[in-house]
Amino acid sequence: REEEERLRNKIRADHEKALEEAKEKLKKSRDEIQAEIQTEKNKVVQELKKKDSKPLPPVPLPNLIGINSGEPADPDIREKRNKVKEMMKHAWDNYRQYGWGHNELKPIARKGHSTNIFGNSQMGATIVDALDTLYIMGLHDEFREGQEWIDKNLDFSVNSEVSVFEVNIRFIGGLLAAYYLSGQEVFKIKAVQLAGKLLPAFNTPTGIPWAMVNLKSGVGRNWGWASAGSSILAEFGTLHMEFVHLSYLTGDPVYYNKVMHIRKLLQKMDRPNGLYPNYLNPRTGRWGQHHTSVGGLGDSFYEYLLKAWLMSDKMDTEARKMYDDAIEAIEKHLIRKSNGGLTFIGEWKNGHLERKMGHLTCFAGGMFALGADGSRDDKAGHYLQLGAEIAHTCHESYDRTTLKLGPEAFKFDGGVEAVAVRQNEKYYILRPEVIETYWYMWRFTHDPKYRQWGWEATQAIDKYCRVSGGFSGVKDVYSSSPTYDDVQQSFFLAETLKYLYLLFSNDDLLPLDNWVFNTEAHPLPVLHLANTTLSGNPAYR
Ligand code: DMJ
Repeated sequence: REEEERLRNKIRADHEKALEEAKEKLKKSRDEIQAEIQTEKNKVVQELKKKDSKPLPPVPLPNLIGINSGEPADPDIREKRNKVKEMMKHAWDNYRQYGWGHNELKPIARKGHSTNIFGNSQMGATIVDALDTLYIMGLHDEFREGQEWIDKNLDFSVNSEVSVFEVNIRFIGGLLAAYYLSGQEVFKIKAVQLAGKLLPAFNTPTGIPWAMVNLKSGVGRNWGWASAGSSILAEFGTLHMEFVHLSYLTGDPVYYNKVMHIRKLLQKMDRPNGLYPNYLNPRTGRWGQHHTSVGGLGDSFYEYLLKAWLMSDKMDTEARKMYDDAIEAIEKHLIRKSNGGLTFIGEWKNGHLERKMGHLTCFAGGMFALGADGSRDDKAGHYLQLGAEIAHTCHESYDRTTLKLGPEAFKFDGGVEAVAVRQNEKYYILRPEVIETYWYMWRFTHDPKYRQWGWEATQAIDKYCRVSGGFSGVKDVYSSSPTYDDVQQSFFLAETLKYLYLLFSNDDLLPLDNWVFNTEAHPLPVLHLANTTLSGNPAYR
């Protein structure tokens, strides 16, 4: 009974207190009440932020060598390298002045630019994508400015629907590389926060993620244009490197398990002619249209199989086997020689080979060279040769244009060789793939022609894509008076300029025995995982 009485008194007292507070509130003006509500809200947000930025458990850092060297002794090469650095400065300074905080820059309109892959928020894609390039070029003031912006402004609690693939390769890849190069915790923390926001995309009946996810609600969906509601091979198959690093850095196997689940599912599926179709339905787990490509929609899936093996210090032999099998099928069904003797990689569409190669496909020259060592039946020489042939074909696609810049796609049909036929395939949007292949070929052969070809591309970009407000893509590489598309793509700073800079550097800058580049050219260190406790693949146990 005493207890009852005590409770009753407490309820009465609370009630009276609440009434008093309500009376006080009513005496206040509307503005005062609103200000109080705002202060309360801010407190909650600050608390949440604190919770989110908890330091992560320390893990042993991998062997980080070659992050600030590479100065060539030859004065001519040094000059070329400096020219590339100057171009980076021009791209960055203009973005800094006219597009700061926006995803990309419109260098002619001199304002911010964005596309649907980044959602509807200003996430500073160019800043995140450019960080590691700034770092290796020794542009440290610019790097610090970028870091400061990220620290203060990069916020993922936004109601915005983004591409899981693009955010992974550009943001998570960019942040992780910036972390490994500089050791600044903020990049690691942001990468982990962002990764947490991508995880709901994997909540599908099969575990194959949606193409897009809303960062706030976690609701996912696929691109409207994809065959039969499918997810895209090059998108859900290009998460492995970053997700393994996330598990490594956090000690949380959730990321690793997600990508290993995708791999296991793919391994179980039938593959027509041994080829992986580009489309897979995440509800049914069945392939969509049987299109296969080493360019758009397929490309980086193959790249990540090889790089998963390299990144695991060659322990992940399962990935290497999947790569070898896939490449054998690709060679058999998609790679041909044109009448004029150019080796090209076509696309498999509706039961026949389309004799057309995309600019995106040109990255494969570098991939073949990178995968040569360790190839099945000791075919290293063969794959290095194949890499050289693809590099040659892609160089021809540049050389046969007026601007000496490559078109988006080129044909090998009816007397046409390495030339774009359709008007809407004649554009160049500052893409890196051909230069990426020159760089890998240079590293593996030291044949000076690759530096020569890289220099031709540097000059052409500087002459035809440079404007006073930055760099722009061009709409027709066969026209002597091209029109601009007015977009400075973030991958121009992340990839194109980085690969050019590396091409004119010594090999001790980011040596390939220690670093593996993600598909957006963000270098991630090789992991020696024998002592960690990641579950799943025995290679990681
Ligand atoms: C980049 O975002 C990446 O290289 C991706 O793998 C393919 N497309 C662009 C550059 O062309």
